[in-house]
Amino acid sequence: MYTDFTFSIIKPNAVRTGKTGPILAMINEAGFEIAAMRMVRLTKPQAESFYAIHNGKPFFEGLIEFMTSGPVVVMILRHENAVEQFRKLIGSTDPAKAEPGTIRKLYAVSVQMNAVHGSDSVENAAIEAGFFFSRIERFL
Ligand code: IDP
Ligand code: MG
Repeated sequence: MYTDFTFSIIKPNAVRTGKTGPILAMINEAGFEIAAMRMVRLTKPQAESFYAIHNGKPFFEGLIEFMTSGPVVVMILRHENAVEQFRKLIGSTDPAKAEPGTIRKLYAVSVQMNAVHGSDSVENAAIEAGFFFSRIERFL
């Protein structure tokens, strides 16, 4: 089983404001290899199933509206210990708590519009990558 990859999304706020390039540069500079990448506009059902774990929470409806508000960039990223290393690079969910130098510290504008997604486990990385890329083993 391949474990040294994670799945990421550059969220609509960051794409809309021209942060795709700077964020990709940070990802590369941190040593991640972009193994697969696509720009897509999520449909409501896609966003709802991607974030199904948060269904019922007070921020769910707003999150779905935000994630479908414009194009996003979806990626499979390779790195040793990728899930954990990428979560370190993006920083805390709440940008006010994100560490200096992290992607969210630099580019998040709120808890909701926090610029990037990163998988929280190896299992979820495979599930989430599978939402957007078929036969992900081709990229690993
Ligand atoms: P994560 O993206 O750091 O893993 P999760 O708790 O899994 O954070 O939440 C998923 C996404 O939902 C967050 O990245 C953010 O966009 C949004 N979100 C989480 N908590 C809140 C909140 O309290 N208010 C508004 N949006 C939230
Ligand atoms: Mg999460």
